[in-house]
Amino acid sequence: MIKYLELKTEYLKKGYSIHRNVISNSIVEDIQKHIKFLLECFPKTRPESFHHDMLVNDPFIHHILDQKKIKEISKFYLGPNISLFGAHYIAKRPFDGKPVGWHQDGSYWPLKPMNVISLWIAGSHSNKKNGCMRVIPGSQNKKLIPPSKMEKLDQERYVLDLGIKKSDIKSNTAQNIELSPGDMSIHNPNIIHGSNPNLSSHWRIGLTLRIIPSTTFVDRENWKCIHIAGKKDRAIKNNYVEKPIFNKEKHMEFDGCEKYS
Ligand SMILES: O=C(O)CCC(=O)C(=O)O
Repeated sequence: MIKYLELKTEYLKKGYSIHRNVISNSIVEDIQKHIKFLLECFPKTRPESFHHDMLVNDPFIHHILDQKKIKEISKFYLGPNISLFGAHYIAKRPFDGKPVGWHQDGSYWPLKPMNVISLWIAGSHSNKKNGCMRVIPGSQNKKLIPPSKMEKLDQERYVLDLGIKKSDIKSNTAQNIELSPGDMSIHNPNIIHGSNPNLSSHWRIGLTLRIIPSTTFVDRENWKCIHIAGKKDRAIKNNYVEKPIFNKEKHMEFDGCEKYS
């Protein structure tokens, strides 16, 4: 817990923190297997774009959220009552993975209030060569730049269709978030971040999990959340999915899938 306190203090100061060895090697291997599985299920979707709707009812994602350290760390940052409001794999193929333009997550999110943390779990090495996430430390103290003030990006070339204009940021202060498989970074919804393309011969796999306390309302019709721990707040009308039932015709088999029968 002392380690968590140090890292949370760093998060409050810089807008991000890095937690090492959060998930086991076997879950890392299953994340890599999951990307292959999703590519087979959705051959027309690029692996940077396995979005929430494809993941929210997947037992493997529920299994990751049930990992002791993921729950412990999320509760340490947000308190005992927590849910997931967004899941997204941003996996970049060797030599082909797309960049993510500079942005602040909160500019896009319908959250009231904007009380949320992003967990970024490394399913592979993630480093300067293969297009790791980059952040501008301290920029979490800036106001959110609305999408109308951002520039349009070509979605054939970039993961997101908008990016903060170069003139609005000091990109020379950016830090590379270099992670080993199983490590996790946490970032603030206001921090300016993005990533370069993957020009290396290795995959770069990241799973983002957006965690909210149960007092944060997701103001988007029929949006589905996953309850993780503690109590739901009756006054906050978020929708929660049921615990999924593992079906080998539909889901990837993983170590622990029997808990979803
Ligand atoms: O994975 C990346 O390259 C960017 C991640 C990102 O934009 C996010 O997690 O909000």
